[in-house]
Order: sequence, then C-alpha cells, then structure tokens
Amino acid sequence: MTSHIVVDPITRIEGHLRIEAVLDDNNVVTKAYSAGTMFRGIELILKDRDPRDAGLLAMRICGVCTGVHYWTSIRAVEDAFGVTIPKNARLVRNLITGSLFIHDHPVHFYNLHALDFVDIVAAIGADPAKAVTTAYQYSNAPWNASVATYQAVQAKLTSLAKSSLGIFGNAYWGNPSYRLTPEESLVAASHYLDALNMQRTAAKMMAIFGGKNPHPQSIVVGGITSVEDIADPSRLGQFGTWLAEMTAFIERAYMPDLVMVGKAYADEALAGVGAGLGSYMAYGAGFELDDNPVGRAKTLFPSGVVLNRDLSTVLAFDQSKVTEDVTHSWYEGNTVLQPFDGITAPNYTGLAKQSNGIAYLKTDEKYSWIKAPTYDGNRVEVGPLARLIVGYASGNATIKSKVDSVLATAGFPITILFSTIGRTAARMVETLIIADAMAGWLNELEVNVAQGDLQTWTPFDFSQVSANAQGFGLSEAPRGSLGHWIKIRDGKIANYQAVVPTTWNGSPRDGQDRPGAFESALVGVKLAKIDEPLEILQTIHSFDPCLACAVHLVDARGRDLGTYQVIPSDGTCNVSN
Ligand code: NFE
Ligand code: MG
Repeated sequence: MTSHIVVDPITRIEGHLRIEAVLDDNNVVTKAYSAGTMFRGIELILKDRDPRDAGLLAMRICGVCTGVHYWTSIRAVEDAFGVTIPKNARLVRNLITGSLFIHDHPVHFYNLHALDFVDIVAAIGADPAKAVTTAYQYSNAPWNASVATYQAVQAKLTSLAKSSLGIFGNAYWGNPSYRLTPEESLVAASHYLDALNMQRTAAKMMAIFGGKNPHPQSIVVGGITSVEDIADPSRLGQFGTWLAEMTAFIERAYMPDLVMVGKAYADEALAGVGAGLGSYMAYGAGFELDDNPVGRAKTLFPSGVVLNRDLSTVLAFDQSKVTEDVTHSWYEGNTVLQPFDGITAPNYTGLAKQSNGIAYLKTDEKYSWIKAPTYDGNRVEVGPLARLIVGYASGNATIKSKVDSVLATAGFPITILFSTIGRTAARMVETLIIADAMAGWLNELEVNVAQGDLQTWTPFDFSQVSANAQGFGLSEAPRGSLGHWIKIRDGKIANYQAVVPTTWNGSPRDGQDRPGAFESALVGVKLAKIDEPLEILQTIHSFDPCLACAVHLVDARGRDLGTYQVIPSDGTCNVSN
C-alpha cells in the first residue's frame, strides 16, 4: 500500500517549506515534491530604485545569511559600473562574510539539524562519566567535557524537555533512526547549548567591521566605510581573539561531533542515502585571495560544475548559462529565462481540491513559489558539498588536504560525501577551511594598514556610469551559489533578479519534469515510522533550507500549519498529529 504524506511546515528552517512524499509499502520514498509556500517579491520592490541603494534593499531578502544579498547586490552594481575595490575593502568583505559562515554553519548543525540525530530524552538518561570517555574518543581536547558539566546539562535538558513549549518539548524522541548512544547524544546536546552562546561571539565579529549584526551596513558601491575600525589595532586584536575562540569551538566540538554522527550513520551514507542529483555547481566567487578584478582573482573556493559524480571533469562556469524555469512555479507562463531577462509575474493557482481532508499540491501543474533554475540545461545542487566536490575535483590544494585529513581521521572514503551525512559533514569541513583563511586575511589586513594603506573606497562618477548599464554579482553564500543580476536605465533599476542557493536546491520540477535537489535527495529515504518523518527532516535539513531567500504573502488556503498527516492511498483516513 503506498502512502502520500505531507510535512508542512518543515520546522527548524527559515521560512515556509512543504514537502510531499509518496512512499512504497516498505515506507521508502519513491517520489517527493518541494514547495515554497511564501512569496515576497523583493525583486519587484527594487525596480525604479537608485542602484546604489540596491544592496540595502536586497539585504532584506534574508536575516539568516545576513549580509550576503547586500554585498552580492553591491557586486552586481560594481560590475555594471566597472568599479574595482581596494585591497582593504576586499579583506574586510572577506572577514565580514567569513564571520557569517562561522556563525551560520555551527548554528545550523547544532541548533537546526542536530536533533535529527541527537535524542534529547536519551541524553537525559546517559551516564555523565561515560560521556566524558566518549568525548575523548573523538577529540584530544573535547569542548567542555566533564562530569559536572554534563550533569548540569542534563538538568537543563530535563527542564526544557518537560515544557511542551520548550525547544525540546515536541519531537520524535525514541525513534529507531536515532542511532547515537545516550552518551554520544549527551556530548552533542551539551554542545547544542554551548553553540547558543558561541554564536553571539561570531555575530559580534561581524559587527566589528560590519557595524551591526544582522544586516551589516559598512559596504558601499566601490568599497567599505569601516576605515576607523581597520585603523584601530584594538579592533583588529579583538576580532582575532574572537576568531580564535570560534576556531577552538569548531575544532573541539563541531568537527568531533560530526565524525561521531558520521560513524553512527556511515552505512547509510556509504549507501548514498540522500545523495540526490549527484551534479554540483559552485560559482566560487567571493572570498577573493588577490587584488585582481572580480572574475579574474583567485578565490578560496574554485568555480565549476561537476556532473553525475564524475570527479574527473570540472566544467567551467559561465553565468550566461544560468536560467530559471517557471513551468511548475506560481508565475505566469512556462518560460525559461536568463536572469538578465528574468520576469517575476506571480500567478498563484492554488492546491488541488481536498481529498481525505487534505488539499495536496497540484504537482502536474504549478506547485511552488520557488522557480526552477538550471545550468546549461542541467539540474544541479549547490552548497558546501558542491563547493568541496568542485574544489576537490579541481585539485585545489587547500580543499583537498582538509577533506582528505578529515576523511582519514574518520576512516571514510571520499564517496561517503555523496549522502545526507556527507552534505552535513561538508559544511563542517568548509567551516574549518574558512576559519583558517580568516586568520590569514586578518594578518594581511594588519600588515597592509601598518604599511600606511588606509584606502577603503574607489570613487566613481555616478552620472557617467549609470545611464545604461547592466551587471551581475556572484558569490558563495553559506547555503550555496548566489547570483544577483541588475539592469540599469537612466540611473534607475530597470530589472532585478536574484537566484539564490535555496532556489537551486529547493526548486520544484523543471519543464522537463526533472526534480530539484531536495526532491531528488528524498528518493530512496526510508522512514522507520510512517507517522514520524524524522528521516525526511534529516535529509532536508542537510541542505539548510532558507525559504525567505528562495522566494524572496502567505496564502494559507489548503494548509493546516503545525499538523502532520498521513493518508494511505486506499482512502482510509489515518490522521495523526
Ligand atoms: Ni536566507 Fe541564503 C544563504 C542566500 S539561501 S539563507 O546562505 O542567498 O538560499
Ligand atoms: Mg529570484
């Protein structure tokens, strides 16, 4: 008997995501559909504005990947105006962006994703002394590992779990897909609480050069404004101290916990559960390593495309081959357009009529606010895993050595990366790479300023450059490749399109009915219990979805927020909460 299940909303993500899955009689997903159920239309709000203000408005697409839309938008305007930025601006932008990554990735792992693997109720029953031994199995210097700490953590977990409104009050505790031992769960749960504190440190790092967090405000077309901050050695020193604290947390908690989870789920990961499309793309832009103009500078993450897991071939990336298809998206028509010519014309056609009390997505027609991007006609995944795959296949020494050393520590082959766990592990590995690189950029900035270079901005004549221009800004955001495309006429924005990481990953089928990355990754996932879609959460969370970004109103028709329903296809209604 097949079942058609609806998980709406997916919790512990940003925004509103609905997943529908068809399961066979072994509870294995055979088909899945991903729908962004929210529309915001920020691309339309940008029209007719001054392009110098585009970044400030585009930034409001999201407060989670805070700042990425800001500087990607500014890069698009700089490209249109032909402006290059000075060294200090490059380094400060790298440090602001790096702060975002080392903030966002640990928050994602611990506070949004870990509870898909960590059973809090089991952790409460763990033996604290044994948990200390467990922690030392995965690190020589584990973060905050002591009997007293773990006992205090258990007391806190108990009080939080007892409250139905608490952060641990409502989950699938006891599900067989929780595979960590109680002690392993306790170690990771203690870091869940630590991560809540540590994220404050990373947020303050962004504020040193960015002025504030979220939504930094020190980046302008042509450079940055934080000249007083880079000239003040105590500000640079403070940044370095906080970077060292974050790096210690990443090395002594995030990395060992990921190895621990990887070992527990290794069989599944090696079998490729959650792998999905197997084609990966990275723009590689952002995190420039030298002062050549954007596009020609060496970057921390290489750009390229790897198709069908073929690590022997990396195709060169070309932004003109990016298109968006709206055949299955709630927009007018079924066009496939390059973003310079992209159109955002909403056309909401709703859900199907209710059957068995549920209104399902009309998956043969339009069913999501997310557009379906393609690269040169291919459906591709973006994100930390894509960056590592493209970097590894390109032979990038930094990426290769870090990936190889983490794999060697855990005793896994590279193929383990093609999985849900691999995607989650890739995020941790790139956090290590970025934290290392940030120490280098900070040092470069200190040396440059000490030599007397305080230039932070390249002047330009707006009236000369803004009459008739167009440009694109590319970057790597925490969740993957991000692009903004702008057309300017008579000093105003004539068209604006953003194609963001979760647009790529969370998209519906394209005009050829080929699934997006979420939809593809869910196929083959097996649920231990049909009324507890824990494994769907594991795989979807491994992408770290952000729906605010992806569909940059809420129409609640047909939706029943907060309810999880299972309808066997024989028509028997079996609704559980
Ligand atoms: Ni709102 Fe974002 C990132 C961007 S994702 S989180 O990272 O751009 O789609
Ligand atoms: Mg868009």
